[in-house]
Amino acid sequence: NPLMASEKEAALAAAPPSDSPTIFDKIIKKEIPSAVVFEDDKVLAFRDISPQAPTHILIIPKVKDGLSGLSKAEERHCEILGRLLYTAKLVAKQEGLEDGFRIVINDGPSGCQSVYHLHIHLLGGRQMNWPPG
Ligand code: D5M
Repeated sequence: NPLMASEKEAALAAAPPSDSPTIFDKIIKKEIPSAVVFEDDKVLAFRDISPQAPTHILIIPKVKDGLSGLSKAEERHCEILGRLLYTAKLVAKQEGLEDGFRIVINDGPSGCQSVYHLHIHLLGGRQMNWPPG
């Protein structure tokens, strides 16, 4: 929503129903452009539009199946959850992140989630800090 002043304001708004479409559906259907770095029949990985590190990639399931966020995961999602995590490893290698990387899943308003279609953030190319913000 362009009326939202920031990612954080968007994240603090109430979570939408788990089957609501998001901008990631348009990215999957190639209705809006994205910088795809990996794709197969089940997952898509593309560069985050607002990178927080030299490498910042989002890894998403092509079929949402109710997975608006990790907190909505059910037993039936175990296979795709594993596939997403394994894809993060493949993309980290493809991006040359030999020294390490970080993966993040934001969930819900307190987790600062802004797009309600499950996604893994893959961040790398700089020294990460702990604790995260
Ligand atoms: O992360 C949602 C992320 O999605 C956030 O880092 C920006 C990114 N984003 C939003 N729109 C786009 C488009 N069109 N292309 C690429 N990346 C995008 P969250 O964990 O929900 O805060």
